[in-house]
Amino acid sequence: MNNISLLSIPKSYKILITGHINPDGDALGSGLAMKLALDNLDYSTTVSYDYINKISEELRFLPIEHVSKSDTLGSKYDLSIVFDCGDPKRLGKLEDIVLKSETIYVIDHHLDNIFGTHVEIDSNAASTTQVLYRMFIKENISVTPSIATCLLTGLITDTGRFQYSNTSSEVFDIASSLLQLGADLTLITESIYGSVSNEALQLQAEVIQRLNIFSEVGLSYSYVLQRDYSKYNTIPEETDFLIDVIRLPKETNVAMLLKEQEDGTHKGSLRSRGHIDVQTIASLFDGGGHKAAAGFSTNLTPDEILNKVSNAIRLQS
Ligand SMILES: [Mn+2]
Repeated sequence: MNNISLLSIPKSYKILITGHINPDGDALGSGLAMKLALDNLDYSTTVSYDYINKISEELRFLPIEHVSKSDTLGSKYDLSIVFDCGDPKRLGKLEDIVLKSETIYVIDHHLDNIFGTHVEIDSNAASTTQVLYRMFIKENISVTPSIATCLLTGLITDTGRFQYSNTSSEVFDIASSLLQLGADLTLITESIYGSVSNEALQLQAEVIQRLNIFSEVGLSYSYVLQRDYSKYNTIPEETDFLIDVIRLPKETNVAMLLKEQEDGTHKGSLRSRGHIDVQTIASLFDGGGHKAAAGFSTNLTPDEILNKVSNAIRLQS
């Protein structure tokens, strides 16, 4: 596979920029940073993602006015640039249109890449925005304050505010450079971590009440039901922060939060603070992620999921 040179993209190209379904701070931050950078260089780009309902509330401070609805896209793009996504299936509705592009650039930090005509992947990078920042610097592409804010967003969210074990000294070097370039740290942290709706907080109280500690395997577990969303007038996208409280019990090393979906299936989020590799566990359900944070979707029942996860932890212990 070939390396990527951004400045050698022909100016005539119609470019689609995207990332994984229901984009997080990293997928959205890298895609929007790329759009702003390429638009400054007079390229014609479209950014779009597949997401349910709307972009997560806490990420709406990003320049999301540049995100086009997936049903307004053209029929074909010369080049698709994909961020934070190793498997075209994770593009959701955009899978077909991306795969129609003759040239596909994948810029990522996941281990499990299976597509792209050109790739720039570093599985040791904490975030995709870290990989993208290096590319901008290497090619001397100007990083404006809004681009810096987009890039820093991915770095902050994917390191759990510089707390996860992927927080290397380079992460701090890049964060420092991005601040010098004008990134708005307060805007990012206040929007993402400084505020949730009172109702989402009440839902958190209920999810904590349901907390189950499986001490034999060191697993902390809770769940969100469909009816919780109506009871607390909350949308699923507003509950992403819940996993951070589920992982707190110090008696445990692995945390799992299951969210019941509309069709009765479940989405699982996994976190690890020790040697247990939760990406391997998520892969048992065809999910993915990183050693310390991963996710999956499944139609197994919660009991079946708990069994499978507990066994997988035992195997790694
Ligand atoms: Mn990421």
